[in-house]
Amino acid sequence: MEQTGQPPASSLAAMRRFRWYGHVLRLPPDHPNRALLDFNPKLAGWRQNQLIRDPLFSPTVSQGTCEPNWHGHGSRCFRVFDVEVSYADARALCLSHNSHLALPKDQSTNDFVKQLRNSVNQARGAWIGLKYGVDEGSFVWEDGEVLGSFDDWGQGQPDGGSDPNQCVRIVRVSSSSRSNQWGDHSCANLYGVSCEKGHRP
Ligand SMILES: [Ca+2]
Repeated sequence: MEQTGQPPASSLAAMRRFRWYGHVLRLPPDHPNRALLDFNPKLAGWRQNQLIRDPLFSPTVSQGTCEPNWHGHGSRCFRVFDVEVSYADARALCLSHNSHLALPKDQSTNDFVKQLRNSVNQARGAWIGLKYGVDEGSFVWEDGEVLGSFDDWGQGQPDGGSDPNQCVRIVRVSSSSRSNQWGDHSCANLYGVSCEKGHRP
């Protein structure tokens, strides 16, 4: 039996949270970075993929229409729910509608989601799919991508430091300093929800 390379100690802690799901070793489905491990025969060791090929996040064709109550922007459909739920429940709500938390990764999509939120209830914050990732030391989108060059942080945000329970919502319009911009807050707080999915098949 060939000896497999030991992963660096720093990644061992992170690996402890990996579990078997079918034939892949991955983080629990509710973990924000959705990482998985697969076996690399060349290196005779385990390799970590940052982005799982989750069909929920796969791109869709640009033709087609959105389902009732969903609003099209580019190749995606969006919906904001005027509810008061935690980030975990927000994720579950989107999933129950065969969608995931909205990923406003660019100015155009962000403007669209904010406008949609304001048309539903501008006085209530709405979660987007962005959460602090301890392993990454950065905010991480629900599809596993680390927050890139585009962001829309309100004044003084983010201010949650490295607290792993910091999630991001679009702040209500009436806020004095960060109106209609992003703010991090405890994931247990209760806000509305913005969800995103592809066009009707
Ligand atoms: Ca904050």
